[in-house]
Amino acid sequence: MSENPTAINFRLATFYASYPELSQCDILHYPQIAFVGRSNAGKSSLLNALCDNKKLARTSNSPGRTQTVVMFTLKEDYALVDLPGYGYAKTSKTMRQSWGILLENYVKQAVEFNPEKGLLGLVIVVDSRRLLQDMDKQMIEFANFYGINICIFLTKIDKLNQQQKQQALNQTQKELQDYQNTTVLMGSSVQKKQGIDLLSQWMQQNLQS
Ligand SMILES: Nc1nc2c(ncn2[C@@H]2O[C@H](COP(=O)(O)OP(=O)(O)OP(=O)(O)O)[C@@H](O)[C@H]2O)c(=O)[nH]1
Ligand SMILES: [Mg+2]
Repeated sequence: MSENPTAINFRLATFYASYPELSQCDILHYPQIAFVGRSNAGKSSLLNALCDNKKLARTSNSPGRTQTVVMFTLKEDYALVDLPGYGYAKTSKTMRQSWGILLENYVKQAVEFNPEKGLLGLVIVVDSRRLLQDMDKQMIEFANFYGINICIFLTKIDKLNQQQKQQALNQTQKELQDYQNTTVLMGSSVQKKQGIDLLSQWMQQNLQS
């Protein structure tokens, strides 16, 4: 069977640049989707799994690995964005605040630069053993305010048994009822490559909307 000719090939993603601040970023107008979430939730690993390239985004066992806005491009058509994680307790208060401001500014500026076709979705990456934290909920509210489509992605489900997995999905779905706007929920394990097809579909739909 031939592949869909308009399908986005995420394997083509390449590193573009890393920005400690946004003023230098020249591709904020690109159609893009950004990965956000708690530090160590698995954002960079998920991006790598999506693009089938372990060397694309830097990952680490210890939280606080991604500290800048890291942009990857798919030819000159789209950008994928790896953002610093929030809630990393060991970072200094000043660092935490500056990452928070960077995140907020990223969302605001990407929306302003290209309101119709710029930031087309946020993947909020959530560790399935911790579930939605206050900062995730704040992020959802923030994205709701700007009308940005959200995909909640539960990671590390390989660490849960069948019953725990079901509980994690049910509880997250229940909590999401409080929020309006499109929210999608999926479970993933980058180890087992689970849920990656669903993520790819969601990304395609939003980037090509
Ligand atoms: N078992 C398991 N481990 C995972 C999974 N996804 C990520 N990890 C591990 O979790 C750790 C953190 O992954 P990262 O992808 O660096 O997390 P991050 O959210 O980008 O972290 P920061 O950049 O620090 O905010 C690494 O040791 C990964 O190997 C998964 O699905 N299953
Ligand atoms: Mg990271």
